[in-house]
Amino acid sequence: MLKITNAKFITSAAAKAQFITAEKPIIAVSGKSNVGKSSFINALAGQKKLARVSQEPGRTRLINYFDFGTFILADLPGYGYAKVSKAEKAKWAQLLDDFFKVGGAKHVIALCDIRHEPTEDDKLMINFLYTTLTPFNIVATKADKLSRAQQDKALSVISAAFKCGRGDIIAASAQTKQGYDRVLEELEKVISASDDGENQ
Ligand SMILES: Nc1nc2c(ncn2[C@@H]2O[C@H](COP(=O)(O)OP(=O)(O)OP(=O)(O)O)[C@@H](O)[C@H]2O)c(=O)[nH]1
Ligand SMILES: [Mg+2]
Repeated sequence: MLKITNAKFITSAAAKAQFITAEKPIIAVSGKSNVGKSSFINALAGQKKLARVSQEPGRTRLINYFDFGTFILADLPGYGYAKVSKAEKAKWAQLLDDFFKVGGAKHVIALCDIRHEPTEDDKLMINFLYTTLTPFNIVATKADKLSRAQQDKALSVISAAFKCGRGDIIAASAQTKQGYDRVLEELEKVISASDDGENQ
């Protein structure tokens, strides 16, 4: 099993010119604002304050890169936050657009909130990943807020919205660490696939 120790913040990017390139695979974490991207990264790192978590949605406005040893995680700014200006929204859209074009992400962990039916933006994100042939996993966050029976029902709703199988969605909690073993397994596959690629 993939072991993560000593994950470190690398840098932030506000625009294309600040994107980083790396030998290691870059794995991006996407999802609507407040879904739990930063918490997911902290839970994965086993650190409380690596990525900034906020009660207030829309806090992460930059792409924040973290070195996880065998891979790099990019914490993407959350989409779908209503209370920002049009100009700011356009800036985020441009940043995300550029990132998916030239940011070099090998894989995306797409987060959605297990308690809610996926939003139009969530569906657009997944469709975008399908159509651009970007490999991804879907992680449903905040699973600790639901009982196992409720989680089961929620996974049916989410899989129907994304037109995927229930087994394709990992129910996870940054608080209880439910689902993180599966996440680590998926990340391990990405890393070993990228190692193979380099050896060819
Ligand atoms: N109960 C519970 N709360 C969570 C979980 N993950 C995140 N949260 C809470 O959800 C809120 C938002 O978490 P963040 O990690 O900051 O979300 P984000 O997606 O990074 O948000 P932005 O950067 O603003 O887009 C915080 O209050 C977290 O404590 C979880 O697994 N369980
Ligand atoms: Mg964040």
